Amino acid sequence: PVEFGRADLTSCDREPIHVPASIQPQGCLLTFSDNDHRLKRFSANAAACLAMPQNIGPFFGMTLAACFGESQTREILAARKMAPGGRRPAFLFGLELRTGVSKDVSVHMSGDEIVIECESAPLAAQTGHAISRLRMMIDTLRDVMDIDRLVQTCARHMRDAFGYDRVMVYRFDPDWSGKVVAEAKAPELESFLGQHFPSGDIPAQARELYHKSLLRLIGDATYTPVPLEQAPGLAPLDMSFAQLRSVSPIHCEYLTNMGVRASMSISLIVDGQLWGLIAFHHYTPRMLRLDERAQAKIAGEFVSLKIVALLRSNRLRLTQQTHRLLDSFLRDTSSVDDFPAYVRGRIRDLADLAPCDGIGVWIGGAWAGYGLVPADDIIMRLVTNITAQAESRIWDSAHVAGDLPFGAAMLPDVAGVMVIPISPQPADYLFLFRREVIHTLHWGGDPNKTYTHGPHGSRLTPRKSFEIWKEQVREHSAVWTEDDMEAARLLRSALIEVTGNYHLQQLQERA
Ligand code: BLA
Repeated sequence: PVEFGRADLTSCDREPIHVPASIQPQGCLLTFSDNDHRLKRFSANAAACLAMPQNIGPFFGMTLAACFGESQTREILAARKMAPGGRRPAFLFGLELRTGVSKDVSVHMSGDEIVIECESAPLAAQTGHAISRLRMMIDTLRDVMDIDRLVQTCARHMRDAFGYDRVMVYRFDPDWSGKVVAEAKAPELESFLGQHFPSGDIPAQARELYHKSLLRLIGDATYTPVPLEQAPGLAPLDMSFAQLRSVSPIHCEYLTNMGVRASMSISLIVDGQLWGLIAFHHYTPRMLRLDERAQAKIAGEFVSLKIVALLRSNRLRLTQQTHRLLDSFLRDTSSVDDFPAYVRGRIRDLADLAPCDGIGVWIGGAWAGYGLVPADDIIMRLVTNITAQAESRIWDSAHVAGDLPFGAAMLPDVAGVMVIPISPQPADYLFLFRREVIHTLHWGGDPNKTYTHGPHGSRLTPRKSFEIWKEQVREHSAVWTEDDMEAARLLRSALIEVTGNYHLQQLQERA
């Protein structure tokens, strides 16, 4: 790893962003040893933040009770016990400190240290707006039946609830590049909807952190980090779950280049994987209070669960459709004379069940295609070559130019193929085709918009990101996902069943 804050464009995936040794200035952080409750580290702004006279503290070795007071210490220790898994923070809203100030306090464990973070508590009158908007969002989402509407509704209501200039839903592809799938924004801003970004824009260690810790906030991308003071010899504090964790300067530079001053993002976790982010941008500094962030996080978890539910019901619907098709095939096979011709004739119906831009079937030594399919001579090469490639397994490629000897000839139309053997003895195949993903994509942002550059130059701008993504996916189709594979397996077993059934009937008739 490189040292935090020292990464450049070539090493940013090795920056240890969980140990920044500093915080953002909107609060203070102190840690106490779990066994003797004595102070081990504190941010340089702690005395000011806690309104603590300099001659009192904080100083290394002072006790939790001396720092916060007896009753406050009991509350903090009780919260620490409640903290989910110990590592995830528990919150104390409006804790009155001895000094008379009231703080929102977040408590969690890191190693054998109790981490206490204090931020300003809100006035009572400020609460309530977000929660009423989020309640509306949840009511609306109850009736939403597809993912596009879901994420769009989410972006709109999240923006209403928290008042950011822009809210995007950013969805990861299987290769960890990302796409803006929904957006709600102030009218004067250029749109990022539909744009793609390379995986390096949110490097692997950041994604790993976002998988564990579901919300982060940058109050002002141009902030000066507040260093953590710590007793000599201590290893750096793991701040994975800290509210105030200082963020990578590279990312702050990216935000600044975009003109963005503040951001927040909430992880969307689906089936145990990081599915996407709800990303908030503001063009002036913006902080949300701890209670608002707690609400935003709950809303994000609700959205995640709703995505899981929709994916499940989509899968179920696909299974039911496939079974209906299978039933109609089975009904018909008893009366058709030329079964292969029958399957070829129904190629259109198969297209609805398969995640593709074109589909074709090679059965009984003849071909039928529908939608986006390669030229006939290529089909012949595909068929003659594929027995070696696929044998009796499903085989796929999102980059035929690299994976098949004659694949380049399929471009510019077809860039990806999935081969599905559909008879018990491999001889008959279903082919799914996909177009090149960038074929129709252009930078959708404002072409005249100029971005400012920081020390790392123009790389850290959305337009440059998009160009890099385009370069990475040139000659590639959309990746075949596990879901696509599942749909293919379903089709395969259905078709194997009908072909098997047909052959059996033929044998019986001959006998
Ligand atoms: C983090 N990068 C992020 C985050 C987003 C993006 C959403 C999450 C943090 C947040 O909430 O702000 C990326 N944001 C985008 C993109 C758009 C956007 C693509 O609005 C487009 C509209 N980033 C780079 C490069 C590097 C990099 C080249 O683009 C490294 C060389 C690093 N991005 C980087 C790091 C983080 C990050 C290290 C983690 C920040 C942290 O949490 O500490």
